[in-house]
Amino acid sequence: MTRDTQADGQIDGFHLVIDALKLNDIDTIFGLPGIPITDLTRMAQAEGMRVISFRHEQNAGNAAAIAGFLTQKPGICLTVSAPGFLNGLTALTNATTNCFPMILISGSSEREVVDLQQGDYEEMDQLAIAKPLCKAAFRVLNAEDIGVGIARAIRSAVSGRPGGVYLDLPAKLFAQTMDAAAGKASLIKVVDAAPRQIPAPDAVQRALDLLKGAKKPLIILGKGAAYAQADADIRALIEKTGIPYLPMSMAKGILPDTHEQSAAAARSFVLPEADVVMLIGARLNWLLSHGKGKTWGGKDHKAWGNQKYVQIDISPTEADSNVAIDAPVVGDIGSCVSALLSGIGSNWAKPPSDWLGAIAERRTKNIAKMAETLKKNPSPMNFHSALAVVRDVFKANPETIMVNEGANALDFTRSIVDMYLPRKRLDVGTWGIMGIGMGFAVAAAVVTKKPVIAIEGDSAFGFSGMEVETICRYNLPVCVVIMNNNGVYGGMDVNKSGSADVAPTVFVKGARYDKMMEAFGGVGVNATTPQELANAMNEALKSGKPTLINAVIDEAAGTESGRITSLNPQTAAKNK
Ligand code: FYN
Ligand code: ADP
Ligand code: MG
Repeated sequence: MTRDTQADGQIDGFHLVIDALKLNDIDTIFGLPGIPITDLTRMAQAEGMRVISFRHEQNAGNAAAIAGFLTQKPGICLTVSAPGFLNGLTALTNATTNCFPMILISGSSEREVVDLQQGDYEEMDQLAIAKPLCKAAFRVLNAEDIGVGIARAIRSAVSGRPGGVYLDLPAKLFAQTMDAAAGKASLIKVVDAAPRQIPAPDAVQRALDLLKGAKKPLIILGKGAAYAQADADIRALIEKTGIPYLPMSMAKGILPDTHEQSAAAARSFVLPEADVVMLIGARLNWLLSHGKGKTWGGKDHKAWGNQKYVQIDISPTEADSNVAIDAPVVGDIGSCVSALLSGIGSNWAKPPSDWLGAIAERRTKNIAKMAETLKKNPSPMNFHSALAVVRDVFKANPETIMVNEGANALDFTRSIVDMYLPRKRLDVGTWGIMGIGMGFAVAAAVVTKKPVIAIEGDSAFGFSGMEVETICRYNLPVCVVIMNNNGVYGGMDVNKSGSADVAPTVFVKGARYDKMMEAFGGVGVNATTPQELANAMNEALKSGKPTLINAVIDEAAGTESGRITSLNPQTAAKNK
């Protein structure tokens, strides 16, 4: 049934779903057509929505998730029943883990048959499976409830701590019809979907008092701070207090990485040394060694222990999840930072100069050491000589969005390539997930209309590589750079058994990923020198054409697990 039914004053479920989304300013669907949602994708497109079709649901889901992060509106992923739903579920769970707002809408088979387990086409109790893996899950059985279902999904995704929401729409729902006027009246335009949450004045005062007494204060910015889009106030808070700050990876660029108060290049010095740490939209999870130090970075890493904490977070239960939080400030980051700012007068004393001096000394030393390494021009290229090129490209094109995944390709890029603007760096986030690459790249190009450069390990790229066809199909300004070192971590591993198989971490040597892009009409370049890489990247930015650069990297250049070798069970046991 189509909109024609409106001729007899009726509207169907398909159009109620589309109208409900549009009423809430949702204009894009990322998905993969098939039973029972094929017509929904066609009709959504006919009704003026942008429908981006992928080759695998996980990539569509990752696209929806990062669209949510970039826009503060829930990204929509649309999947078919059972297998399609399951393929999308990893992305939904990853979105929830990372606090990205998204809605996975999945078609499902007939309830009567599924619940009696009579073996329906793609039978699965999807709602029950999704529930523990996301923030909220709903099912709509009647056309007149579609408006409420979509409204509840939107509110759940973006209010409070953002996250993933599942919305189950059984096949029968789409064909249901109802009176068109009543249908229209049943839709809800959500008012104030993510209400501001103003922090309590005494909580703000407690935080200010703690910061005031600090001898070695430090601010840590997390991706929650990037999501909040309170960039100017965050910068003002950091500059007015004079407190050094450390950006978590997706918080890079909220202030330019070249800012003189950035302590990024003195990371392992400031973390154990600081006496008062203010977390802004960052959790004390494994990425911050649970607030205890020692659990990453190898044997020589110093334990923490003397820190007092201020934690700004929208979730009231985040505080004390790992170590005691002395001054929790619960509220949205915009409101919290602005409340702190109004408590900071012109007589605020900057941090003691010995603390600032010690950080500056470390930073200068580390940056100089890095500059030495980046200057080298080995053949074949290593990560450093290739990333020196990438660093210069981003410096000259700061509006470009970076997508980054891999092990060494991730860790080296994070510390070598400076970001200059907020929300320009999108990466593997809280889980260290591989496979976000092409989904993130497609969505970033679609929702921001900015050029995207994806720096990918050759292994990481494999998880979503088929989406180069999607990039070509929509003619997106995406340049994929594959750091090709012939394998997971590298290509040097040997099979000790004597059998003909290569070691589990090794791929086909000398693979030409650039030809994948050429297969779909994009530009493929094989780059063996920094100059070739620079030329190809600059040309990609200039032309805006889908491009894949196979950057040939020394297969011995990587280290096992990049910078988190200490998390391998054997290494962890030795370090105990
Ligand atoms: C940083 N550094 C710099 C600079 N920036 N030196 C010179 N110049 C610049 N601009 C230094 C910094 O001080 C550190 O040195 C080092 O470079 C690394 O910095 P980074 O990357 O910020 O810090 P680190 O130690 O790697 O951070 C820990 C971490 C991070 C856990 C937060 O590793 C991380 O986000 N990892 C994600 C890993 C992941 O998810 N992998 C996917 C799975 S891969 P020192 O101060 O001397 O320490 C599966 O195998
Ligand atoms: P990172 O990995 O960069 O350290 P995390 O994902 O661990 O960042 O932390 C993000 C935190 O930000 C979460 O605890 C989340 O509740 C919080 N958060 C997200 N959006 C907001 C917001 N608008 N206001 C306040 N806190 C937020
Ligand atoms: Mg590799």
